[in-house]
Amino acid sequence: MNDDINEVTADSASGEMLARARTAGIDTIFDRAERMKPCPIGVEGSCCRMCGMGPCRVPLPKSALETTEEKGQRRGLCGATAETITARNFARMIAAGSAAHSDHARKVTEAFLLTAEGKAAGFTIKDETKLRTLALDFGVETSNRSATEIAQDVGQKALIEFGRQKGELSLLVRAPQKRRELWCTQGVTPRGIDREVVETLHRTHMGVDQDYESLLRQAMRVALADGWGGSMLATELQDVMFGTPAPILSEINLGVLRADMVNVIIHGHEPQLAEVMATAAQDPTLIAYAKEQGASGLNLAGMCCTANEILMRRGVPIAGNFLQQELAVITGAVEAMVVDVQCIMQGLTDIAGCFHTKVITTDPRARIQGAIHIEYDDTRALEVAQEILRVAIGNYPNRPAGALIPPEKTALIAGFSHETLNYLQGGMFRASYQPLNENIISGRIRGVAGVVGCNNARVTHDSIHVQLVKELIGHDVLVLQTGCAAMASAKAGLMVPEAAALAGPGLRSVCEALGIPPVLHLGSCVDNARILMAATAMVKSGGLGSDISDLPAAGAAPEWMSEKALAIGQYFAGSGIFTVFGVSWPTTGSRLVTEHLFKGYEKLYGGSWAFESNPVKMAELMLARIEAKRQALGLDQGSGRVLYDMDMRRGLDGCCGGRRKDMHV
Ligand code: BF8
Ligand code: SF4
Repeated sequence: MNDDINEVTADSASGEMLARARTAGIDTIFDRAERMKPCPIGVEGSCCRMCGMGPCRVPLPKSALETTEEKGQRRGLCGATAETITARNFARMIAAGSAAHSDHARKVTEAFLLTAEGKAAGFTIKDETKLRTLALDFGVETSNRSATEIAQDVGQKALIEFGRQKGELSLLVRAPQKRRELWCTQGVTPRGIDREVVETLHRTHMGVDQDYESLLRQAMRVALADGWGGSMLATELQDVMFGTPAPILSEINLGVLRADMVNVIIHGHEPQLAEVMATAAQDPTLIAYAKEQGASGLNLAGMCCTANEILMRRGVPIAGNFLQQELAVITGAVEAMVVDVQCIMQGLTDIAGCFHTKVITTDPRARIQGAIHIEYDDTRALEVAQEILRVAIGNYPNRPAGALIPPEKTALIAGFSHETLNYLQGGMFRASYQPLNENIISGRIRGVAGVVGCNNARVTHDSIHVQLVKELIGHDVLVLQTGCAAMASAKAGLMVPEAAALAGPGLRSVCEALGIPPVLHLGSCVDNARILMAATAMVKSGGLGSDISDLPAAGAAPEWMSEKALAIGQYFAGSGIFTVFGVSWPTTGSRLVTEHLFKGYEKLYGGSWAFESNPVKMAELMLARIEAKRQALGLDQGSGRVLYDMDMRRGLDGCCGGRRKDMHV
């Protein structure tokens, strides 16, 4: 067991809870990660389980890689090559990630339709302006029609996107024209969301698509169906129903739990139940019931992306990111952990069994043995939320003595939707991305980076995120974040305007002028669609080229673990964004497949993948990309800027916090 908790997590609140768990002999994901190392063959994508004759293992030979590979000696029983096997595994992971985002979107679309029909008690159309914009994209008539009439048509059209068989997804119209033409030329224009997922599963079945370039083409098509389809639909419809986020102040970390209150954590991804829980938690009858039970009130906190959803729109505080779910229960102060779908660890119920915490599943697609199931239903959402809260309140008297809530909590500002970025820069009456573009053109902001994705128990929790983000802002790169990555930065204090002090002088001056943090929280993982929209708006504002691939921009998921993160990385690459992943790379079992993703994609899509586990080197890759794009755009002509490599960095005196002041002359 690693006794140095600082190597396990960079977050002190998590460290305290981990120490408590170890003292009490409670097993967590951090302990399991030490006991069980990843399978060396699986980690490189070289294990095929596509049929009953396998699993066939074709690991990289220790030596003579090229020779062996070129002779095609590494084959499964059916003759499938290492290339086919790794590409199939990669494509399947992306299909699963796209399916998760998109099935979330389907549920939201169903709730949206019920709302439009007046059958979803508790939900309304909150953002009519956004509804009308969406209606235009779907070709829905808006003049002289009520919001609910429009919403019914939009909901129906949205539902069609899942089962569409031909043509292209409707929201692709939002992408720059050049990008759409490129997708068409490359044969990756997504047709229907479900069709692309199903076709990927079919093609990766035993004995179907056995050309790795073809498999990786379909992997692109399904990912684009996620980014510009499922995820974008989820974000847009959620905004219309629950409100488009605007800047909002809140707090994050385990310290948001309250010793004197009933603590209910809502964890997962889909926001419908969480929204009504936030309303129900203010119900005077329920608060009175909590007081009867000896508490001073009801405290709702979020975890994972459900947390991001209700943070962005309601300011509900966040208890923690992915690797903190077990640790929250270990405080002993959580009456109920209410979960919907995705990223919910089965280990939760074991740990809850050591305390009084009730794990409550709410979705028929995600049941967990040992949990209580109270099923959520859009038509009786408030009723279900009240029932869940009553169970939690009733559990308060069972809280054990000696509950221990770490004091850590950090302020953050969230709510930077694509629309907010627009207003912030230009004001309500001349909303525009032009000021951002001008700051990039002048060099005050070198470029923009999307740093997204998960936590991963194979690396020091939060540490890679925070180091990378500090490097980027230190070099005047504006950072846009979502998911658990955003939470890592928020806990480190990077999402308040004062964090501008850590930025390079150019970015700092822009942040100070606008009163914004240098690291902006754009929401949950489906909200990576907001990054696509922001990138498109930058292209359309002018001065930075004619496609997303021209922008001085880069993406990263430094601590990824979920298949959804791979889907995001893939649609970033396919949208023209250079994207770096950390931890491990899932196709190292084939040099050809990896090269195709790292170099071949660049030629095909103007965006590609890279792998780097060291955060400083990761930042260097991203900065090099940003500077190369600036040069291609003809920015900074004659400024004589030098991009330092690792050796040059080491030779620098007084280079602290990753800020190279000599680069800003
Ligand atoms: O959808 S970042 S660990 S919570 S998968 Fe999961 Fe990864 Fe967190 Fe959000 Ni996204
Ligand atoms: Fe082995 Fe081929 Fe079956 Fe895969 S599909 S398990 S390589 S026989």
